[in-house]
Amino acid sequence: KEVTIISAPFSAGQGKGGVEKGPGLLLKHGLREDLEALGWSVSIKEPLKGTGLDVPPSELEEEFDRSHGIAKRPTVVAQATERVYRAVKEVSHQKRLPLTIGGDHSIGVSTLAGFLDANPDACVLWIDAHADINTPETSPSGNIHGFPVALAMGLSREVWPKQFSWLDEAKNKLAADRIAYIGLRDLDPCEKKRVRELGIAAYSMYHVDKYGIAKVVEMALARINPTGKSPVHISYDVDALDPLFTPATGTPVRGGLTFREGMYIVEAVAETGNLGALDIVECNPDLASTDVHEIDTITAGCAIAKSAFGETLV
Ligand code: DIR
Ligand code: MN
Ligand code: MN
Ligand code: MN
Repeated sequence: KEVTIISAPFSAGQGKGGVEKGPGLLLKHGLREDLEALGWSVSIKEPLKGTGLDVPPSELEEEFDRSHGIAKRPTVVAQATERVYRAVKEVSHQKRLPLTIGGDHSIGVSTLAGFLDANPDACVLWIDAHADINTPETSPSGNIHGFPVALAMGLSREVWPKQFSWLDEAKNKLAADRIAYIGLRDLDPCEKKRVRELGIAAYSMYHVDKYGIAKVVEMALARINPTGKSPVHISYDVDALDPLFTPATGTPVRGGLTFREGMYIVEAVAETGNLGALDIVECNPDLASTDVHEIDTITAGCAIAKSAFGETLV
């Protein structure tokens, strides 16, 4: 039971300042101590420390590289994601569990590629209101936090910003039959087409309503981990939860998971003993309209970690 918390205070994968404060606040609210109380030995890595990349997007050069379609701030996002990738890869090869805390979801490319490097058989649960499977030519926003799944799969490689060539070194691409989504409710038209054409297991809020969360998790794991033996990487965007529970996030979408549904997903994976990696991203305290909203959002992030790392209710 050894975990390394990889702190990724990074926000240039989208345009709103404040999400870079997420890791500091999660730690301030006791993330490390919570995991230690559950019997984990915890270390912390800060791959962005001293790089100047851990500042709001407005303080980074507003770079818009038109030679590669629309992708905003490709240089800084590529630099930050490469550093986080190297950290996750190292931790994964050491057989410690990487818990990466963001920061925006652009770092999902780092955690996917880094964990897959050490675990070629890994499967992924992407818990999110969004599919994050855009590429420069399909993205309506240009925000790279909408790209990580596509980057890890190697989709549309020819239109990636050149700065992402570091990713060519990552030896294992994410396969479409090794990822399942839960919580989807806000996909761009091209993303819907892509998810459908690739045949990705996609459980939207409609499916959660129809089958219940327990059945959805069971179906998702059966699709991506039929042998039950692969390590499971959970990438958890807190906007999967309804904005009632995580209001302080960059792209809230109503009609999301209840708090209990959100915890059930990680509890069920914890129960299988197969959790291999966890990301918790998109907590943005600056978007809270009250202190209660900020505390609710941050403590929801801590609760996801505790439930995933084995806390039980009784
Ligand atoms: C949208 C929103 N699909 C985009 N994505 C978000 O900008 O690509 N992902 N918010 O978390
Ligand atoms: Mn999202
Ligand atoms: Mn996301
Ligand atoms: Mn988002």
